[in-house]
Amino acid sequence: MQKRISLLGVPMNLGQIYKGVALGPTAIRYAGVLERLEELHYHVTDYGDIEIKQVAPSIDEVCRLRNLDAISNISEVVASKVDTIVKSGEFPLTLGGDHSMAIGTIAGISKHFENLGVIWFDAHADLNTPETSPSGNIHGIPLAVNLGLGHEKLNTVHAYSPKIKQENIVLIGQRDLDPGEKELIKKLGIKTYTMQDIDQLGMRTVIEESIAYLKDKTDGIHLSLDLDALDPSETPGVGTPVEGGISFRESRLAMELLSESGLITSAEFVEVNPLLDQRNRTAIIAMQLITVLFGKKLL
Ligand code: 4U7
Ligand code: MN
Ligand code: MN
Ligand code: MN
Repeated sequence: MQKRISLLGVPMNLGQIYKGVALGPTAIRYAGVLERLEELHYHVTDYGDIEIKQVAPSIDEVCRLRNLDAISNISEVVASKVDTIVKSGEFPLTLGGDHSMAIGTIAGISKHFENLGVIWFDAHADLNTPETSPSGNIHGIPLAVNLGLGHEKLNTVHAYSPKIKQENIVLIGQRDLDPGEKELIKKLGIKTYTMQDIDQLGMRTVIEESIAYLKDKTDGIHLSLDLDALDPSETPGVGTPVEGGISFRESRLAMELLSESGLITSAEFVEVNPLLDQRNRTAIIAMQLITVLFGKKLL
């Protein structure tokens, strides 16, 4: 794996209703992520946090999405920054922040790849469209946006669309899918390992199959890890917890196998909300999973 890492915080909190998720990047830094990566002999450049100006909450009159214009503008900034990082040859590691930030991160990354693979590790699929979103919260639609199925103001961030292809996506950990999302997954044939699949197959097989599925047809793989993929008994500091999640041990195994594959070319760890957490547990788990992804071994 790339020995130079760029760390970028995206304290985005406009994609849902809990303000505290803006403190996620700080909480993961306080958990010691930079120091732990340096111990693993990475050269880490911390670009700090992108500025997220707080705006008066708004709901689009036509599509009912919340804070649409603000998120569209911020996504452009995120995309440019991440684009520059990819150009510099460093590994982009972004910390969130709510998952709407993935509109900007993937916009900045994907134009450098012919076929970017995406592993979406999440209790949810984030595949609502403006039409199917039950909440109007943009953190529930970023994967659809990256397929070109979101709102035009989001689809066209960084001046191209779509960002990714449906056959280059793997979903892992789902257990809360809205009716429109289920339909879309089936219609597009998106490779999905729900919690039930993980229980049946085991995490090792799930990751091995995911790698086999993506390996030959992609030229890079982005890992988008929403901490709500894990069970809320272990990562309580998230805005939309769902019972029956992935354990820390299974997640660690997943990171180990992805690390060994050498195929991950960018990653983001999102949805950490320290105001909903207990003693920074969720940020500490995020930090631990990051270190395993970058090669930390137990022995
Ligand atoms: B997250 C939800 F309705 N599907 O669209 C929605 F259940 O980034 C939740 O994965 C989305 O945390 C969760 O609002 C978004 C809801
Ligand atoms: Mn998510
Ligand atoms: Mn989620
Ligand atoms: Mn939900």
